[in-house]
Amino acid sequence: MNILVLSDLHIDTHDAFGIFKWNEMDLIMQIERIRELHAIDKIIFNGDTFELYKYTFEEIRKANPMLMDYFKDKNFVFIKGNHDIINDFGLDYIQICNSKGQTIHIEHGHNADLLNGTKLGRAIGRFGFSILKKMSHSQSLMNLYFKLVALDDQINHIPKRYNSIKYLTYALKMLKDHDVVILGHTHKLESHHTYYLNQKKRYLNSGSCSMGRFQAIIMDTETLKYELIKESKDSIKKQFQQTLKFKNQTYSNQQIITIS
Ligand SMILES: [Mn+2]
Repeated sequence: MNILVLSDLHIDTHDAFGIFKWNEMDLIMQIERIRELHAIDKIIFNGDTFELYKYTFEEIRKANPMLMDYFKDKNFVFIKGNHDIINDFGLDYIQICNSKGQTIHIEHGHNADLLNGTKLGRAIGRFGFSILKKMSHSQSLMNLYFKLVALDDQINHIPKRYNSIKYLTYALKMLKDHDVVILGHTHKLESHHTYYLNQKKRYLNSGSCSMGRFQAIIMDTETLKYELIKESKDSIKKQFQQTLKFKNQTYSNQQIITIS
């Protein structure tokens, strides 16, 4: 079975305060392109799919009717993250076992985090966002907020020692019982290998599909071979244009054949 794991979309209402930055249809087309290209059987949304710190589920649902309809797909699995822990159709984690008895454990990963792993921590986070939301009419404050979001993202590109070690330690504990552990939450797409009792173990992080970018993991659950996908907003646009150009070319060729 081929799985696609993506996380941390933080789907919002497309207001100035959100970090999703995807057009609904573009995201659907992008997921479908990857699904077809890699013969994906199951798509796993590994937490923080919805931004429920800042918005209600009803507000998000109304602002994204096509996506919400698309999410009804029977081959989609939703895992809860700290930002969508109240999402009622989400699971805490999933485990996949292949024919050789090897197991893949997938969870969002906020339990490794002191602030987001506790109810109190999440309440503090929600409170902070509610204050920020009240101030969202101020353009300068919003500019500052997005500067901070971008800065945090840049920091994530450089190995963030403390963060990496914290999640790696958390994953290593679980790797005693599993062959693969996939987390999200850090917005940092990465992969690490190690050996435990002569068994190869893998810790992967599914990165983030917020800010209009596309990061994901593809894994064959039988061979445990995987691929990390990392596409920027611009490269996705280029891909779409090329597909469109190719389709137009095919169409004009067909026309010539018809005429002759
Ligand atoms: Mn998270």
